[in-house]
Amino acid sequence: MKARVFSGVQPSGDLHIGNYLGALKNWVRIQYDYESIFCIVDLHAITIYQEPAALRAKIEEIAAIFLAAGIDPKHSAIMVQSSVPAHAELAWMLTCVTPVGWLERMTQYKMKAESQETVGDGLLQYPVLMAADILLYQAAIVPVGEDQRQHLELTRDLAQRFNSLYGDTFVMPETHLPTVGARVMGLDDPEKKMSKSASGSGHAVALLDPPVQARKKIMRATTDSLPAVDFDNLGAGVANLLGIFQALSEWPENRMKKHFAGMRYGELKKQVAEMVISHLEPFQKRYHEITSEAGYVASILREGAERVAPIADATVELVKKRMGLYTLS
Ligand code: AQP
Repeated sequence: MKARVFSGVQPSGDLHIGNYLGALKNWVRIQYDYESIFCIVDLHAITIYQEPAALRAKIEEIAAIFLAAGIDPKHSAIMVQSSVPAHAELAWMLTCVTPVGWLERMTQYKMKAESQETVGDGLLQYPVLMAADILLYQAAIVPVGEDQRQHLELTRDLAQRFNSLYGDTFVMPETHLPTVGARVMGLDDPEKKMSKSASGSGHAVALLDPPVQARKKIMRATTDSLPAVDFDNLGAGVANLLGIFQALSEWPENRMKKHFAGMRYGELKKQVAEMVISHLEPFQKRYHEITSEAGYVASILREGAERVAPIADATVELVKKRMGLYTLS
């Protein structure tokens, strides 16, 4: 039997090239090596207020993006978190074995809490729900971007804690980061991670941005005061542009250096824009084909949920037994 892979994306905004390079591209590459489950984590998205109609539309948009990027629904399950109630059930059971201090230490919690007037409890509990998502499917591999590394460590700590309290129950998941593109930075501010929820029209290239707009954003990207690429003295903005190019082109380091050393920033941006657009155009064509078929995406999501529910239910049943909760069977 193949090991299982699980990963997810929050429907909390427009998916961008950071999400693609940090997560989706890797999913597509490894999907056939594993039994793969890719999830739209809507329960995570509501840890911050989402306009209900927009959230609902965004969920199907993201499923179509998964398909257009190359996730094969015949092999991999594509599903929505809230369609499988076991995610929330297991999250509660894990909450009861999670020390609050572990959660308060999470960098993403501290950052997101800062920007909220009232901090919802869900924001603090977020990593426990994420642990539940992964442990529910006994996933061995979790391909994510660098920003999720800390949450994955907490998932492993939680699995270990549960296993030592109640006996071996959960598979210990491994974090799987891409070698290039694990942390794409904002185009307008290369000190900050490219993020769906960041404001600013020049911050991120969305996967559904029209090519003209994508080019404009890249041409306006923040660089530094040097005139041309100097690999011994790379500023964060230039390094970010080169990283985007390399992750998309899959060029090795020496080819990157030979090609870009001494190139003026205007030309660098032009070439990065062309590389991005050469990926966006065929992707967007597939996206429009997929979404033009009424009911297709909904049927994939239904099928995905039906396929994974028995795995999730079996884990919840096992956890209930381990914890001494009442089971009917
Ligand atoms: N900038 C990034 N570079 C590389 N990978 C990234 N990921 C996110 N941002 C980058 C990876 O994309 C996957 C899905 O992310 P998410 O939806 O779980 O949310 P996030 O990590 O919190 O990403 P965002 O875009 O910043 O969303 P918001 O603004 O809603 O919080 C994950 O594998 C993530 O590592």
